[in-house]
Amino acid sequence: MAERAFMIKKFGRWLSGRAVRLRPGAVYGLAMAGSALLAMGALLLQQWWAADAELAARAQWLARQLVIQLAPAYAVLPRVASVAADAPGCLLARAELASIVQKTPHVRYAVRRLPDGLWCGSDLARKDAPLGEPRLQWIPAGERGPALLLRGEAGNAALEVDAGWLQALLSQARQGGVELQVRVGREQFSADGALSPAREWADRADAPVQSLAGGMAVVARGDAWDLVWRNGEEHLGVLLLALLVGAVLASRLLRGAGVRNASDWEILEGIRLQEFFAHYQPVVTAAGGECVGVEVLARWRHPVQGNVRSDLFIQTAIDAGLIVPLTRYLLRRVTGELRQVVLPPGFMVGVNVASEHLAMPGLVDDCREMLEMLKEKQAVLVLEVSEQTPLREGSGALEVIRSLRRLGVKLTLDDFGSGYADKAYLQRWGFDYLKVEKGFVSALGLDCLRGNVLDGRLMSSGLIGVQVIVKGVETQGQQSYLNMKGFELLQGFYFGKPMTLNHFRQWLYSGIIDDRQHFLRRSPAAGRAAGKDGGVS
Ligand code: G
Ligand code: G
Ligand code: MN
Repeated sequence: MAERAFMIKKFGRWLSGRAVRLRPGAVYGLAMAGSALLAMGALLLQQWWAADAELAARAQWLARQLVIQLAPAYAVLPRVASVAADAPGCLLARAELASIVQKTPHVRYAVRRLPDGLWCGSDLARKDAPLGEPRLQWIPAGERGPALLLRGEAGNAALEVDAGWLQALLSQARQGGVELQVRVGREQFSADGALSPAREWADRADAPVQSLAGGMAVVARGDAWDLVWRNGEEHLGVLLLALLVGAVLASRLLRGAGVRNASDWEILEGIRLQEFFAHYQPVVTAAGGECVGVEVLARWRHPVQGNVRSDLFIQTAIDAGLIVPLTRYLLRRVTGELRQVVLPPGFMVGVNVASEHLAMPGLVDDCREMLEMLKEKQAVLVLEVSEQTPLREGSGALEVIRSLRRLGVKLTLDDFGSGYADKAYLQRWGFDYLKVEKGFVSALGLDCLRGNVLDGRLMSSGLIGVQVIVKGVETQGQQSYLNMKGFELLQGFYFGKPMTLNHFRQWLYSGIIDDRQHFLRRSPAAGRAAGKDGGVS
């Protein structure tokens, strides 16, 4: 028993493992097949409905035929009942009855009961008088063939109506998987001329024959599926078209969900399965190496591929339109993580956001939780937007920035120098910080044109009240040089690589991380400052 439970559990784990690991191709395939099946199902249902409607329509058609064909016989019935009696020979009466039979379609025998109880028939050769009740009755196929018996109100007149024509009509309707029967009382008459007890069929369509006395109805039984199949053959083209439309629709839907290819799908799954996490890289003062902030950098630990390079998946996420959910997820995760850390007052938490995200009013709500958490710690949220994807006029970003600013959010222009941002651009959007791209620092020693140009632009940025952060600082020489040049905030491997929260916390509180030690050993100025900022931890 326990063993079986264990097996079931094991199977469940195996199955859920499979489901999680399903390749995007399989998901595509399943989605396609699913929508194709759905389309086919819908079509079949529609066809089945159509088949059902056709059954009813055929039954109604036959009911109308019955009314038309039987109308003369019904009309003549009162005349039969009032044929003058000339007993005992009833010669005259017979002649009149015979004439009625002759003139009325389908009628083959007429009988009249005389007032004295005797009866008179239209056919001298017949010795039967089918009088009495009920008003309408089947006569089984004898030597004369099947017939319908119509009786007058007082039971003193009867007409025998040949049912050959009805049999022909029923045979005609029989094709195409449809079978009709005509029900009178407890008996049903079918195309082969046989009578069967009524209700033997589970009636599909039941069309009462109106305007005839006696309660006659047409019952239709059809194999609707047989009809569907017949129609299906005719509509095979339509079916294929529906499949095609279903497939196109499925791929559209998948695109709508932001899934365009395998890696897009994996990013969505990565968010769902919480495979993304944050690394924190310190931002320090140039003068003392004091940590005044961090930049949050997204990392992805893929279950199969291991750590994915962020410059790859960030671009994929941006292209797939998934950067917003990814950033939203990171904001939530980082909020939870930083909540546990004591931060120095005025500490800046830099988060990279895509420019499209800045144009979405929802960004304000996305930041709210983190803002509340940082407010308690007197820390500041700084959003970094890359210069490579410039903010566009009229995109609504200005309104969003304005609302964020009211909540105390600061703005950094990231990768400055890689695009064409100028003073006007900086002022229009009201950036608080400029983060200089790594190339600027690597070009420092070379005294190349690029370094100089950037130098000039950076100097003027000081004039408009924008603070500069230089990133990519890897050596003590670079640090000294930048400090001498008047740059105040630095970021780079020399101070600290992007690291997990635990490492960052240790780095911040006790400086026991290698990079920090290295930094303290190599820079006496920083060492002094670090002594000073001991109060930070
Ligand atoms: O630290 P790393 O080499 O992984 O960073 C590569 C680039 O990816 C950086 O330029 C950084 O701006 C960008 N980046 C890292 N995390 C995020 C993120 O969460 N959102 C956005 N939009 N960009 C990010
Ligand atoms: O969003 P931003 O481009 O500012 O992200 C910083 C990026 O630069 C990250 O990819 C980070 O790993 C990288 N980085 C940080 N410090 C250094 C450094 O000193 N040298 C180099 N080459 N890359 C760095
Ligand atoms: Mn950045």
